[in-house]
Amino acid sequence: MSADLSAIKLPPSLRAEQRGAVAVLRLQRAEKRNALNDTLVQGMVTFFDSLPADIRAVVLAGDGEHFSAGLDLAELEERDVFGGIAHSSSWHRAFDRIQFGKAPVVAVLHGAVVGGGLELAAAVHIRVAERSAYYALPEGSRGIFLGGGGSVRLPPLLGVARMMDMMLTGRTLGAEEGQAIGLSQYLVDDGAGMAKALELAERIAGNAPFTNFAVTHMLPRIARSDPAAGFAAEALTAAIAQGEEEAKKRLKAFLNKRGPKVVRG
Ligand code: 1HE
Repeated sequence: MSADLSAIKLPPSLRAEQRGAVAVLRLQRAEKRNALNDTLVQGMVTFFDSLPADIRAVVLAGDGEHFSAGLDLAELEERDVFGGIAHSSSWHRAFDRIQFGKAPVVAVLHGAVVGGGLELAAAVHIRVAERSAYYALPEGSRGIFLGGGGSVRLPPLLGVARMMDMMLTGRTLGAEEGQAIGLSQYLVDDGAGMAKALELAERIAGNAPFTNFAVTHMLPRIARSDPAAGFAAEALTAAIAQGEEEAKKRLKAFLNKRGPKVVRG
């Protein structure tokens, strides 16, 4: 584990900066519309694996006019079946590091969020979309298939019927449609995404660390398990959470009229 964000060696297509307890990671390949090549994807693995312990939330954003144009099609050289499996598996491992990493991740989505870019967006925890954002799965028209975990992560967000439509007909969804179906949790004006994401990330960074772990690592797994196993895992998680010093401190603060009240949104 690195003690300092600036010590993490990243490729030129990624840039990281620290803002207190929040790390901002930018895809910095605007000239190729932030297309995801192997170097960039491995750079994300390095980043998420090396996050210093004092980073409590991450904001992920793309430079230029688009979040990401997905898989770098220039790298789609002749691969045999097993080469293809290895490539897809490497994306699975990389995006797993994001979904089940050390800190919750908030993404700022704008412009094209397509193909592998949408698969990447599906691996984060909170999606803030700017009005310019649009979503597409052009794999169908390219003669390829999802490979970055989209078959697993996108159905809960989009539904299989909508994915079929997007993949078979090339239909795109606008930012408002994405917000209406719950793909993004926040919709903001163009240019306002980073400020909103930082505000949310700072709030997340202020949570008890075990709660953030439980929400990002346990909740999605419990939600997919059978109810009996789910209830057992939930009970255990709840018991561990409330046994933590941090929880005791926060509960006491509230009971002593020092903790924050829930406010109407
Ligand atoms: C790229 C890529 C890319 C742009 N791979 N080089 N993804 C796609 O099918 C989306 C393909 N891209 C596009 O449809 C458009 O580029 C955009 C709508 C995203 C943006 O349009 P625009 O007009 O702003 O940019 P552009 O002129 O199309 O592209 C600028 C440069 O980026 C250009 O290179 P240049 O050297 O001619 O300047 C493009 O070739 C390059 N570029 N997108 C490589 N994707 C794990 S499986 C995941 C499967 C998928 O992700 S499939 C979806 C792939």
